Amino acid sequence: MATSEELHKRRVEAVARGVGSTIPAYVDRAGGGTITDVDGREWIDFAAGIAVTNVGNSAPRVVEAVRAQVERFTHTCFMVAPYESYVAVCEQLNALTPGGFGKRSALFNSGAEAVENAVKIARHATGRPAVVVFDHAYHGRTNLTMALTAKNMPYKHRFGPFAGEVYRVPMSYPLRDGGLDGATAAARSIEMIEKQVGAENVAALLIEPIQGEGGFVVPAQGFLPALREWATAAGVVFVADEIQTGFCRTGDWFACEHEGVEPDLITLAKGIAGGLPLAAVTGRADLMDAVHVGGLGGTYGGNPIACAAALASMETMRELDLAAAARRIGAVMGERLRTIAAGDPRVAEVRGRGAMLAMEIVVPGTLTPDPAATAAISAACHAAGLLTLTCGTYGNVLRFLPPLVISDDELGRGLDILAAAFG
Ligand code: PLZ
Repeated sequence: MATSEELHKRRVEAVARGVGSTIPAYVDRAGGGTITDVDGREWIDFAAGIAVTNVGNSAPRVVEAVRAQVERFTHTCFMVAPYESYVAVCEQLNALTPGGFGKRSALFNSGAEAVENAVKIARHATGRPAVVVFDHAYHGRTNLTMALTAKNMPYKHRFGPFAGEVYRVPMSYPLRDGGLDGATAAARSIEMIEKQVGAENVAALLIEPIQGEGGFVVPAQGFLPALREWATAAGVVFVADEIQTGFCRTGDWFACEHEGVEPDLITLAKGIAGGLPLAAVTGRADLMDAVHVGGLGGTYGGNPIACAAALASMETMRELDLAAAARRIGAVMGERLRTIAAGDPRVAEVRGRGAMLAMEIVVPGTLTPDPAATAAISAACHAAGLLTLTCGTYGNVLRFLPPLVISDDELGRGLDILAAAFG
């Protein structure tokens, strides 16, 4: 087998430079809480392919379901010749997502595509143009979703012009907004919407219940419910982007459940299908069904192999109670992170929920972000065999997203490496 070094040489000559990778090692196989590279080196996985392999890589049920489906048929296009698994995935999403009202779902390929479709549906259903998003938001890399995403570098830089009718308002970010309570932070955002956009022009308010790429920002309690209440009164479609938070990651099936928020529409992807590309918009039947027949779709959306994987993944989450596993991981990991933080003034905050935890790194004694220290700690983890990711508007957040099937031993070894990386 080629070595990582050899593969890297080929990659540089073959793959566009704009596509980056976190580690220079090339994967041979992965499962449980580890990834093994082609040189035989094992990495503890605190990334899960960016919150995708919640059920683990090559989870047994997923492998079996995919194998069986590949043998039956690989693609007919649901818009041409439909099949049961697409319907079954929609039924499950309608039942699993928060909200005791009638729902419908539509399936797509990527998170960005789901977000684009949620905006299309909200605009169509309301007849209004504007979309409200938040500081530090991340919703994708396509043209509309670049406009919805906050951070310029690397996502938007020199890729404009962007889609119009997108308005950005402040997020609740307790560490950096002086600890505003949720209701006050929401009132600040709502006033800006009403004064600068006009509620009657707003089709959708789009928010990640816990921000992902933006820095694992957990809004103050009450922020999401206050926005939900305002959206209802204003006839605005409340869209929760649960692409990173969904499917047991935060200790519930969906992060909105934590405060009892029932979104009108939810965008889903990542953890839905154990690593196969699938995404969805799930929400109120009246909104979803407002769109004319043929108005939603795409060649591959709800591909039968991805649907088979999704059904197997959701079954695995139920069978292994991965929401409880996420809470357990969060308890163990949270304690270790807080111990590290107590002894290191560079850690301004440990935050997150369930198995979606982060540390924000600053210049000691200030709130000045320290992306260089963050990168150095991350590099030390990588050198010692722990795959961690960074995020945040200021590039100063270390984030941890292990597969929810990681063993206690793997989790402990990963946390030992992390503690050592802090020195
Ligand atoms: N909404 C909340 O987290 C994807 C991006 C990785 P796609 N986040 C990982 C990168 O650098 O491209 C994401 C998300 C939230 C939407 C998306 C977009 O999902 O499947 O990457 O399109």
